[in-house]
Amino acid sequence: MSASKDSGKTYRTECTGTALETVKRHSSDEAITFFGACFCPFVQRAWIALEYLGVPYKYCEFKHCWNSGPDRYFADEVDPYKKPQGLLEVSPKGLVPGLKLHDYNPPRALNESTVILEYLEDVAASTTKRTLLPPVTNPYARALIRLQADHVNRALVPAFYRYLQAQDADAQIKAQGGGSGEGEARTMKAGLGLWVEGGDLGYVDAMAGPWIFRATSVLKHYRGFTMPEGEKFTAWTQRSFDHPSFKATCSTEDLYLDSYERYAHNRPNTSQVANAINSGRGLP
Ligand SMILES: N[C@@H](CCC(=O)N[C@@H](CS)C(=O)NCC(=O)O)C(=O)O
Repeated sequence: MSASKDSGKTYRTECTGTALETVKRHSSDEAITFFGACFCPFVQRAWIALEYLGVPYKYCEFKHCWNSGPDRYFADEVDPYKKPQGLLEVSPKGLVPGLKLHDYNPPRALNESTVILEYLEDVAASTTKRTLLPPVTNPYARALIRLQADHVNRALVPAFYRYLQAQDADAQIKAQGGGSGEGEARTMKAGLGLWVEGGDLGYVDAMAGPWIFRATSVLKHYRGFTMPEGEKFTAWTQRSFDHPSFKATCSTEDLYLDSYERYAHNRPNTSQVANAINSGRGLP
């Protein structure tokens, strides 16, 4: 089932709404240049962490590097689908998010959203002293959080794309059920699920939130998907989506709907992620 005909829209190249305000606030050179793309959930993960942890950064995406300075090199284009040389130096697969670290001479680079999250945690531990994780004095609590993050990567993230890219109803239904295996369902029942009540924004919220957020608009629009209405789940979505560090990274709904039309119609060569889903390979 597909809610609409393919109108040929493609990914947007400039943030809107609160995300655009955040981009403008982060337009000056800093020790970290953050390479992003407005619609990308992997980018949003790292972006939420940057905002929450208070680590200074300069935001760079597509045609906007916002000023010159050491990143003038990138100012023309940072489009991950066009693989400009500058981005490939930061991220060998040409994927965003990426970081360029100017405190090193010559500057160094980092990619992979989960690795970037860990790196930012380490940076914050000795600078801003903020953290998305339980304290190091509670290694078991930290391990449980990492277990959840692992589940998000192995189950939730691929299920989102499988569901969105599947073109017939049977495959869509199958993809919906594909999020959790038996073992994971048991873990959830044991109270180790994502939807922990109360508290501040946490590591798993940054890991999972970008896809859940897109599910509320993109999956609703293209697949007629409605979010579960359980009390715990609703409390979690409100707590996460209303958090200032989450909100600061969100564009307006139209941007996501336009950008995901290519996934919803499973256009050929939409992205490395889409190709991996179509061929049954692991995500890049
Ligand atoms: N495993 C990577 C995935 C990042 C990713 O796939 N980013 C997409 C944008 S959402 C991208 O750069 N795509 C470019 C392409 O497919 O060539 C991570 O976690 O950072």
